[in-house]
Amino acid sequence: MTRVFSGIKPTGHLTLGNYLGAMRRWASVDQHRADALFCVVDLHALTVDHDPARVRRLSRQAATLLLAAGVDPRLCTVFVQSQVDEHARLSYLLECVATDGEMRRMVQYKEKAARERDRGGSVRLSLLTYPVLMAADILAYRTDEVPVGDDQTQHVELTRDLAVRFNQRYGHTFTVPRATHPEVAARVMNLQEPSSKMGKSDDAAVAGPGIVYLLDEPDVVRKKIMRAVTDSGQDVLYDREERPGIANLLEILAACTGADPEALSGTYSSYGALKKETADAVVEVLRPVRDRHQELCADPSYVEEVLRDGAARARAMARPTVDAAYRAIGLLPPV
Ligand code: AQP
Repeated sequence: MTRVFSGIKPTGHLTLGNYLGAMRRWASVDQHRADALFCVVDLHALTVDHDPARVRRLSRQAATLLLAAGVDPRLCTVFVQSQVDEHARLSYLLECVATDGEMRRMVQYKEKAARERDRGGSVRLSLLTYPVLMAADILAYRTDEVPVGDDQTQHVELTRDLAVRFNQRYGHTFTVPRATHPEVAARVMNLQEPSSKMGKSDDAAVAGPGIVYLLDEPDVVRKKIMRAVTDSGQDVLYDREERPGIANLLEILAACTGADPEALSGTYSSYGALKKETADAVVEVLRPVRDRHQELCADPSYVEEVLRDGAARARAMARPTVDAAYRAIGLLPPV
């Protein structure tokens, strides 16, 4: 059976981008057709300046929202990365096959490091090595497919390179995975800045009005979408280059309704009508997630139990592969 692995970072409140680009497909498709693991990758949240209590809170919230979005622990494995030691164990071995040049070429590293420096901060070494830990997350489970938004393509490519290199040098140990992307909404853009991805770790005070959070109240969602930046044109055309704001709204609406963004563009005579329908569609798509989240919050022990069970299952799956990698690279067997 195909093995699928994907993760979500507790670096902020989860967004419509996370939902349409990743979580929704995990719940509606991947968990039904594959042996799937979905992980709250909390170690990745420590790569930039962080508040420990907030990371803990956001990790629980992300796990709860995964379940609220329909990820079902009876069909797949849901767990938190730091509760399975194999990720960190394998990451070190992969650091021994990766090069620093490869790490410095990662676009996300360049962008985030520049952001940290602009804020007058220093860049954590873990920000540079983060893609290696992500490779360990994936390779520890002999993953075949990694369903992600297209912002993660470069990191999955690196994972493939590391797997191939390790296998060639030390003997076949890892499955070489591939990234898969949704047909629409592979990259939901910020509503106020449609040239940038809607990212949950963006500074909420600056970027917040352009980000729809999964737990936003319906009237907040409507307000954000009605105020989305467009351009001075009139015609609703699907053109990512020339009309990124309108294209973003069309893609969001298409993802929510199952329509095609190009076909939708012909059906609106004004930007206002498009925004109103998009707002209605987003509110409807998020309603069941918000409702289920509220129910789950009333029973936190259920989520704890899911995570405990998920970690035990994940550990049992990862350990043989990580032990094999230890042996292959020249370390003594575990005692
Ligand atoms: N805007 C988006 N559109 C489509 N897919 C998206 N994803 C994230 N944003 C969008 C996908 O959601 C999954 C989990 O994302 P993540 O937690 O790894 O990253 P993030 O939400 O983008 O969080 P940050 O902290 O803001 O990340 P950076 O700044 O590192 O990108 C992934 O499958 C992702 O593709």
